[in-house]
Amino acid sequence: GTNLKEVFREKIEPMHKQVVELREKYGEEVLGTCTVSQAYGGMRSVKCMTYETSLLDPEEGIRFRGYSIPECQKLLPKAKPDGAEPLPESLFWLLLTGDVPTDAQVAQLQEDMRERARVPADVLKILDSMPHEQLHPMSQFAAAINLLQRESAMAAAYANGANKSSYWEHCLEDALTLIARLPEVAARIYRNTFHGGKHVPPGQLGDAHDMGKRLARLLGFESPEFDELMRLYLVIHADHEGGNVSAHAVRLVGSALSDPYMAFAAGMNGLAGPLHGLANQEVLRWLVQLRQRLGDRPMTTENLTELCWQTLNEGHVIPGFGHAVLRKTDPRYTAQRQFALKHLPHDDMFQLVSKLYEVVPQVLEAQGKVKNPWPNVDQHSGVLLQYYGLRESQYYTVLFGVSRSLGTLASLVWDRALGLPLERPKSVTTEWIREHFHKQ
Ligand code: FCX
Repeated sequence: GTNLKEVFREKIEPMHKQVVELREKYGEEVLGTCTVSQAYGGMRSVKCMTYETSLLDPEEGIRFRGYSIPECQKLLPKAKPDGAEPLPESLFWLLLTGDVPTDAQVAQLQEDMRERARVPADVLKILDSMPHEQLHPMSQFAAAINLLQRESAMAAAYANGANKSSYWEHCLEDALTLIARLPEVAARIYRNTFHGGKHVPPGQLGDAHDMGKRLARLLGFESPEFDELMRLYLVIHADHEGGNVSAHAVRLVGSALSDPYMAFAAGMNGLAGPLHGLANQEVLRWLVQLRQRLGDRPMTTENLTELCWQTLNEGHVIPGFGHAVLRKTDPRYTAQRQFALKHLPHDDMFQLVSKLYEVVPQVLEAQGKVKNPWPNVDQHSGVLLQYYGLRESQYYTVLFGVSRSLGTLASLVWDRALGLPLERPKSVTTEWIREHFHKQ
């Protein structure tokens, strides 16, 4: 079939059965342990949750439902007639169902999303009246998601006493509506904050637009290359397994049966942290500062090494490098590098990013603290955006957020389909640790 909801419905029972069987067979096996250091250390590497839509290998990077980014670029449907990057809707289909969709399936999903896409006029009005100068675009974005919440099918169904077995249907309904509306929300914030509130009327877009192109055009960009960049961007930032701050926040808040709007807004507040999604904004700021500090001097290894040390000695991290789980170059970085090599090989800022790829890992190795000296997704994204004229780096994390809806909401639908319970891990005090281990 080509109806996502019906295709998904068929997936639930076999998956549920599998989980029941696995729990019967291995329910008492130890999945992971947690040392005192791990409890103090951000629970790094503690295996204590399941998450179906993607899995991160420390060496190889992310796989969406088992497919690497290059495999997704090859297998997922593209824009007609000559798109080279996967359609974001096709990734959502893959994440939710586990199947690579057909062109017909993606076409129907796009049609469904187009019908849901218009943001209610009064919500736009509130967005327009926000203090754009003072309110960070991510604060506007999270607020907008909470404003859309009043239409939550999940919240309404719960209030009307819906049966638990139907929660997933309402969550999927909310996920589709929210994802469909995020491009207009995100663009509204961009045009309000940086273009004096001059908007591109969505009515003028025609109806042949996929999520990437729709976002590009609403932001005010016209080039087909930028459409492709948006498709790539929305695909690669979508999901990064379950323990990262944004995905875990969505899961955690959703586990209280807060509806998908509430849960996703929580995730976006987490994405807005500089160690997580805000790193893309920090990277561009840092690159611009680096260029200023370099002045007339040439972009040599020696000069850049000196400036990287300056950043470290000022007590800052080098944004866009390192990762809590990854131990090699992030394939999301590589995908963007390939895009740059294809479309903007001679851009100055790309040249700088390329050169830093040689320099920074050596500096971080020499400093001897980081577990991973290699670049992550955020190191590259800003340079591509600024090349096409999207230079307002405070806005970049909003784009990351639009993309993250695809993975975290697909996963949230599964949480409800599998009936996962309220999350409630146990904490202890330092006093408890001292007493407990002293007695042993
Ligand atoms: N520059 C300088 N120091 C760094 C560093 C970097 N890029 N990355 C890690 N370190 C430091 C840590 O700050 C820590 O120092 P401390 O012992 O004095 O506290 C030490 O190295 C060990 O950290 P490590 O175990 O390697 O890394 P964590 O798992 O604690 O943290 C992040 C991972 C991503 C938070 C860290 O590498 C970082 O701050 N990077 C820069 C910010 C960034 O790019 N974030 C985006 C990550 C990601 F892609 C995303 O979520 O979007």
